[in-house]
Amino acid sequence: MFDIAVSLSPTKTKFGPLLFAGNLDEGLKNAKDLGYKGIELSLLDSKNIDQKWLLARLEKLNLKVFAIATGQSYINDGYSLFDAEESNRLNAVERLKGHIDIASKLGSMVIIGGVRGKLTESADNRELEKAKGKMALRECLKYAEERNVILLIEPINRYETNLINTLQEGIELIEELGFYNLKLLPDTFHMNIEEKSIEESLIKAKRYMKYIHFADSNRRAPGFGHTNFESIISTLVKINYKNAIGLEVFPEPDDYLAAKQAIYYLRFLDSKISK
Ligand code: LER
Ligand code: MN
Repeated sequence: MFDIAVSLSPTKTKFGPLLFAGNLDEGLKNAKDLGYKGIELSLLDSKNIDQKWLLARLEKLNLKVFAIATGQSYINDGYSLFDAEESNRLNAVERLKGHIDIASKLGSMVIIGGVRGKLTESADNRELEKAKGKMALRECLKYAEERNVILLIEPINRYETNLINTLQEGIELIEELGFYNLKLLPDTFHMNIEEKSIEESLIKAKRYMKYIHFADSNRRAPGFGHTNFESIISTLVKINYKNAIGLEVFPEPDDYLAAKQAIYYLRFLDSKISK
């Protein structure tokens, strides 16, 4: 069985697919009770989290933070790595460095998802914006490399960004930048929109994947939509995927029931597949 994590946030946020947002302690307790190995922690600004408290809670509950999610800086404050405005790029880099510092203490990876932002629609400045964004990303990669932290590029569907929608585009960026600590985070919700075949794309991405987000076709917990998770899990087994699965789902019908549905359904599929 894979290690399974659930995405939590200490604060309420406009980003919907998080559970127990605004009540981290309740999220941690429920994650433990339901049998999760750990969590993904979605943070706005690392300065605001009481690290001592967090480390003590994680130790007491024996939970791991597999990854730090960083998109709130873009959604709440408009800071992004590929923003046309220099100040927004600098603020995004500063926030990410704070996340990397916490990640190095927790042994977590840091996600470059929504925080990369998007390019402005006019064709003229695109190449320049791309180059500046890559410079900002390189600065984060170097900072992370010095602290032994892996950054994860997450392909995101076209309705949210015009920068890296498919796994193949993520792989091309990884190859181009050439940092050993830049890896890939596929998300089944985005893949359902962008990939020709979820299974084929996962097979091709095998070498690069260090983490994966699971959400059903409607972004609810697996089993509440029409994505074929039996086939996806079989593919992960086939490619010998050994890393964690992070549940990033809407709190529907509520936080607890979504968390419960997700892990129970994945366990059921796993036992079916291993028979
Ligand atoms: C974050 O993990 C994600 O999937 C994106 O939708 C964020 O914009
Ligand atoms: Mn995701």
